[in-house]
This record gives sequence, C-alpha cells and structure tokens, in this order.
Amino acid sequence: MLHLVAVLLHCLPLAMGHYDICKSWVTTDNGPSWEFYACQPRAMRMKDYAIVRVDPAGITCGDPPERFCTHENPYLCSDECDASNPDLAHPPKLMFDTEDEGLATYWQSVTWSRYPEPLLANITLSWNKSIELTDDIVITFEYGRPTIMMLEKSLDNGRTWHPYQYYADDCMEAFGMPARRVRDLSTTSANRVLCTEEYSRWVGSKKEKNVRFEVRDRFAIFAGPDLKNMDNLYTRLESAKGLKDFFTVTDLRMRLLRPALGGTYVQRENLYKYFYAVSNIEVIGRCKCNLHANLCTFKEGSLQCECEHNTTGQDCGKCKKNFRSRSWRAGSYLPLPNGSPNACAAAGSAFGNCECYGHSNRCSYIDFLNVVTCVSCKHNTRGQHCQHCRLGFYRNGSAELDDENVCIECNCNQIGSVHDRCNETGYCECKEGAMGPKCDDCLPNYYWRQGCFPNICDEELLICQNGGTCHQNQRCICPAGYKGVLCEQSKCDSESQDCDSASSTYLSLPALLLSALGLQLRCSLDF
Ligand SMILES: *[C@@H]1O[C@H](CO)[C@@H](O)[C@H](O)[C@H]1NC(C)=O
Ligand SMILES: *[C@@H]1O[C@H](CO)[C@@H](O)[C@H](O)[C@H]1NC(C)=O
Ligand SMILES: *[C@@H]1O[C@H](CO)[C@@H](O)[C@H](O)[C@H]1NC(C)=O
Ligand SMILES: *[C@@H]1O[C@H](CO)[C@@H](O)[C@H](O)[C@H]1NC(C)=O
Ligand SMILES: *[C@@H]1O[C@H](CO)[C@@H](O)[C@H](O)[C@H]1NC(C)=O
Ligand SMILES: [Ca+2]
Repeated sequence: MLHLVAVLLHCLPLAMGHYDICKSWVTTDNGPSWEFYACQPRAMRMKDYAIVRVDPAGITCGDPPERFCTHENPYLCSDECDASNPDLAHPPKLMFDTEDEGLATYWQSVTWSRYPEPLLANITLSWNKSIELTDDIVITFEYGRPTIMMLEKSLDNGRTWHPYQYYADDCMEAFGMPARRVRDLSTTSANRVLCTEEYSRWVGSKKEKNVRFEVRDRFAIFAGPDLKNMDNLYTRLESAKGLKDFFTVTDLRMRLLRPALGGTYVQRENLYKYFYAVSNIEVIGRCKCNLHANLCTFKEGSLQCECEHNTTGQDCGKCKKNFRSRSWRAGSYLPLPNGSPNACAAAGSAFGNCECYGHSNRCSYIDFLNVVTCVSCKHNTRGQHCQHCRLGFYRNGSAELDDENVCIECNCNQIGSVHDRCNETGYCECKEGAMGPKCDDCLPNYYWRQGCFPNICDEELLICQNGGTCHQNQRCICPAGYKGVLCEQSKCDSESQDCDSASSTYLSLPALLLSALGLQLRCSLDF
C-alpha cells in the first residue's frame, strides 16, 4: 500500500502537466521524506500585469478632438475621437481590457495629417520581471494592420533593446531584409530574428486583424506540429545556447512605422483614413523563476516568484542566506520527466560544515592536515572557505562574502606597478615616479614613456637655458652655439677646436654669411 502511494505521488508531476510541483512527500525504503523537482509557474495572461507606455506624447487621438474615416468608407469621415468624452475616447488602456463579444475597444492614434512626415508610435509594455513566452504574441489592429512595424524586446528592464521581429509589406524595401517565414526555420535557426510579410499586406481591414510573433511555430520546430513532443523541446531549451533567453523578456516594444494604406499609394487629399488602432495585445507567458517556483504572485506592483528550494530573489536567482554552501544554480528540465531541482544547500548540511560562501560546489578532506577545504573556488576567490580574494584581486567593500562580485580585479598598470597585487582598497604598489591607484599616472616632474621617467627639462625647475626650448620634457632643443642637457654650456667656452668644427653644422644662414665674409677678410689681409 505504502509503495503504491509512493508510485502515485511520483507520477503526480506528469499527470498534472509539466514541472508544476516543486516537492512532494514520498515514502521510500528509508522512510518518508521530501523529494524535490524542477518546477515552474503556470502560464498566465501577462497583459494583465504590464505597465504600458505610448510614445510620443500627443500620439493618442482626441486632444484636440479629431475626425477620421476608414478604408472601407473613405469619404464618410464622420467618426470622431474625443479624449474628453468617455464614449469617443481611445486611451491606451483599451488595448488591455476584456471585450464584449463583437464590440472592439481600442487605442487609436492621431491621423496622418502631417504626411509625408512619417506617422510613428511606440507601444512599450514593461513587467519589471523576466517572463518566458509560452504562446504567440498577438496584436490586434482595427482598420488595417501597419504596413511597416517592428517588435523589440528587452531583457534588462528597458536598459537595452534588441530587435525581435520585423514586419513589412515589402521587407527588402522597408528593412533591406529578405522576407522569411517562421515555419521555414530549422532547429539551428529557431531563434533567428527575421522579417516577415505575412502580417502586413492589405487583405481588407476586417478579414485579418492580427500581427503575430510566432512562439508556437518556433516551439513546433522541436516539439512537432501539435506540440506533442514537449520533452524534446525541454531538452533543447536546456542544451541549445541562447534558446531559453530568446523566449525571455522583461519588456516588449511595438514600433509602428507606417499605418495601413488600403492600397498602393497614400492619398494626400484624404489623410483622415490613415492611423493606428490597436484593440488587444495578448502576451501569454510564465514568470521566469529558474525552475525554483511553481507560483508567481503580483505584489507591490510587480510579479514575484514564490521561491522554493531555499532560493530567493525576484527570479529565485540566489540562494537564501545560510543556504549558500554551494553556488546557486538554476533548476534543470533534465533528466526527464522531473528534472533536477539544483536546490540550495544549508551551510554545514551537505559538506560536513564546510562553508564555501557559494563559490564552490565541492569540498574535499585533506587527510594529513585533517581539514575539509573548498575545491576550485570560483569568482576569483581562494582559501579553505573561498573567503579570500585571489592574488591580483581585492575585496569589494560593498559586497557580502557570498556575492559573485566579492573580488574585484586590481588592474594594476603593468608598466607602472611593481607587481599585479593591490591592497584592500585596490591601490597598487607603484614603481619610482609612478602614482595613482593603478600606477598609471606620473608624479610631478616625471613624464610617461613606457613607465615614468624623471623630466629632463620642464617649465619650473629644469628650465632650458640660453633660449633653448623644452621638447616633451625629454630634452632641450638648444640654440646654435649652446649645448649641455639644459643648453647651459656655450660651445665656444670649451676648447676652441670644438667650437669651430661644430659651428658650420649648427650656424644659421646669417651666421654662415658672416663667417664667409670673415674668411674673405682674412684672405684679403693675407695678400
Ligand atoms: C521608439 O523607440 C525607439 C527605441 O527603441 C526610439 O529610437 C524611437 O525614437 C521611439 N519613437 C518614438 C516615436 O518615440
Ligand atoms: C521592480 O521589482 C522589484 C522587485 O520586486 C522592486 O523592488 C522594484 O521596486 C520594482 N521597480 C519598479 C519600478 O516597480
Ligand atoms: C530548505 O531548508 C529547509 C530548512 O529551513 C529544509 O527543511 C528544506 O528541506 C530545504 N529545502 C531544500 C529543497 O533543500
Ligand atoms: C561590488 O559589489 C556590488 C554588490 O554586488 C556590485 O553591485 C558592484 O558592481 C561591485 N563592484 C565592482 C567594481 O565589481
Ligand atoms: C592602500 O593604499 C593606499 C595608498 O597607498 C592608502 O591610501 C590606503 O590607506 C591603503 N589601504 C589600506 C586598507 O591599507
Ligand atoms: Ca480592447
């Protein structure tokens, strides 16, 4: 009987769908205990949690009130958008509401009255949480789909953006890209960013309203047409570099670049029929919890994973305090079907009291010293407990000992420093003449030339004499007749021999003329 319960419990994860429980109480031959599994939250309608922003300011119609018409009825421009009248207003929130059957509510832009200046609008959705797409993004346009648009994504809360998909009725003309279809991608190109013409051509504004980002078609490359072979998809998500991240976003941005034209040309005499109208943006996905949570809740304005496996953080991306005896790892879909929880372990539980501050996954017992020590400390740490920084690194004062950033590279200037080590505040030991935390500067009266060398001349103490000029603190350029490091010696002061023989090479033109004259004079005297 007990065995049967165990078997049943064991099968539960599969029966209830994939990876939806994090642990279960099982009975084994050694008695009952918890068993842990990789787990993930259910997919949700993410549009309910997004913060939306529409740019530029003033792009939403109705302020001031404006008339518009449709491609079907281009000369009956009697529809009105008026932001101050709730019945005639089209604010951004109408892209996210639940609609009554048949009655579309939509955000609408101003009309293209400024043609030929482009009509541009950005719709940005932000979650302040990484989410993994599990189904197609579907953007529903009323009155025709844009003839040019672009979908962008961010993975870092909007700090950086990347193209996700290009849409145009003529990809080559709009983006200089050949048109491709997601259905034609292969296992090695499933995460390619492409331009598609499927959703931009004019088919009549009522017939086909949706613009898609095809997540299912890309999944189908691995899981088959009906997504029957999800195991293969999960295996691929673990092994193919960048594939998981491809489906992960924190923000999405639709850049609307040219509205529906309803024909080949823009009719200048009737610009009231060109605008954007979006009635719905469907984004189905799940919170990214690194396979450490099966619940994700909306708290304090953001989605947050309810972390298990003794992890913590918005994405369960860290080990909880006192559970950092080995470094944090994401759970894995493999081995099928339950995956690996890769749970964080309490300090002192798994390794006979050897704390490694999360910088090592392994301890070893050194027999002759009778100590347990961490093996292969990562993150530039070293020591029995990975508690020191490696040589050439120093302790990050604002990071805790179990932080990945705990050790910072000294970065000593190779030429200016005695060695590549530094003190606890990151100061390197400088050679003579060098200064600065990294020894990449020179002391006053030194100049940099593959290291710091004392000035030969300068403007203060070592001034070139007798009208000489100082060249890059390295040498005095002396006027004719002077020599010495600071041009302090007259050439004629010393042996006259030197003065004469050197003179011809250094003498200026007037001086040459003079000496020539002198020679002549001497000659005439001799006569
Ligand atoms: C839309 O966003 C892009 C950046 O992704 C920006 O370069 C562009 O100026 C924005 N357009 C408008 C109309 O705000
Ligand atoms: C984003 O989420 C984090 C973690 O939940 C929270 O601390 C932060 O205040 C949120 N930021 C915004 C702008 O909502
Ligand atoms: C997490 O820590 C608790 C003790 O606080 C322990 O009972 C539990 O088994 C741990 N979970 C995992 C997955 O290691
Ligand atoms: C020091 O640690 C903090 C906290 O993790 C981190 O934000 C910062 O970037 C680190 N400093 C350097 C120079 O790596
Ligand atoms: C590191 O060296 C700098 C420069 O010599 C010094 O100012 C600083 O106090 C030193 N820091 C420590 C912790 O010794
Ligand atoms: Ca709507």
